[in-house]
Amino acid sequence: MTAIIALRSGGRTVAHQLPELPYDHDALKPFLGEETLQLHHGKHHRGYVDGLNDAEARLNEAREAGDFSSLRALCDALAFNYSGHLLHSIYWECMSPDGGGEPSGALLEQIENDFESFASFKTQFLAATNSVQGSGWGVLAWQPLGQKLVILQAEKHQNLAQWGVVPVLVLDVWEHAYYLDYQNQRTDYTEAFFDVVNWTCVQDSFNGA
Ligand code: MN3
Repeated sequence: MTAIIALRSGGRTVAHQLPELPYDHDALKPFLGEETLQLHHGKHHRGYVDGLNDAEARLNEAREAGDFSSLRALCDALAFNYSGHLLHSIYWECMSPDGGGEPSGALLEQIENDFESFASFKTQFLAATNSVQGSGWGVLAWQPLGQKLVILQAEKHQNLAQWGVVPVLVLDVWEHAYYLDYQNQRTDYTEAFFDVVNWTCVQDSFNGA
């Protein structure tokens, strides 16, 4: 099951849940250490899930009371926490202890069609991700309008997003994702990410999009 489908189980009355990590906390060594994954998944990701549930509850209260005076802040909280929950859910699934190498099949064909080659895709993906201003993400996404793959930067979780695209591969470059293992060496972390990319899962997400 891909991360995006798993998220659909949360409905209006069902609280969003923190998804289980698809591997042990120490399974991605040496790319990321056990403490990084414990903090990142157990504290940071959980914070977005809790924040989303809280914001949805407050939105329901506002609707029932007919009082939308705090809607600006609520919309901000919903966008921030929903996007954080979604992107982290994809991020965990994008990695595997058995990952790395290169994609194949329809995904590779589309990458070669839209970026000329896997090598030039990787170069552009790393350039986009490494130059995110402050906290954010590098994202490979399917753009339905143009029927093509696009590479995006997201600041925080939600800024600079494109409406309607379906993210299929994401790389977290908030410092909490890598600081314990790489300190301020973001580029070492992003380069090593390609040693653990789970291309089978990315392929499934791409086929689903
Ligand atoms: Mn994060």
